[in-house]
Amino acid sequence: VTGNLRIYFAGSIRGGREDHALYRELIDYLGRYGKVLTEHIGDAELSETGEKDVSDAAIFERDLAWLRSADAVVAEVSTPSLGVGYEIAVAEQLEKPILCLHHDVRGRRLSSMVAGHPGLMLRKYSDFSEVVEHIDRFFESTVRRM
Ligand code: 6IA
Repeated sequence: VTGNLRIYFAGSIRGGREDHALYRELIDYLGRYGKVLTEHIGDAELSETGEKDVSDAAIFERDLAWLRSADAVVAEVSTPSLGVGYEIAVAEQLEKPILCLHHDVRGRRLSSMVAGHPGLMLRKYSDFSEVVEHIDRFFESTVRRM
């Protein structure tokens, strides 16, 4: 797999920022496969209110353009987020390869709309070495074949 893919990483913003450090690590790791278009999602400075100078409409436009241009979508779904759910649905319509990652430790129940979707690649992990394996397999098999 080449390192020049365009990767859309989705993670909660207004849904809650408690996993931002994990997003940062995932984004760094994804960097070996290509350019992560949404690097700001791992930014510790970006709060649930953050990026005050940018309008919701501008964010929506920019993110959808990135999503359309992406070769692969990786969504961290542990923190429930309307935006992440919406992006998964759009990516599905666009027939992008999608990997959903669920951190399995907090006992938080995932939405049935993700957990029960037979066509969605959903992988659970409990530590970083596991999530890295899921990511490697996704890029080596699924993305490579598309
Ligand atoms: O519903 P959420 O806010 O949790 O949705 C998060 C998802 O929507 C992420 O995967 C992002 O791709 C997208 N998204 C939501 N807000 C933003 C944003 N600025 N910048 C980029 N992508 C976003 C948010 C700043 C805002 C709080 C003013």
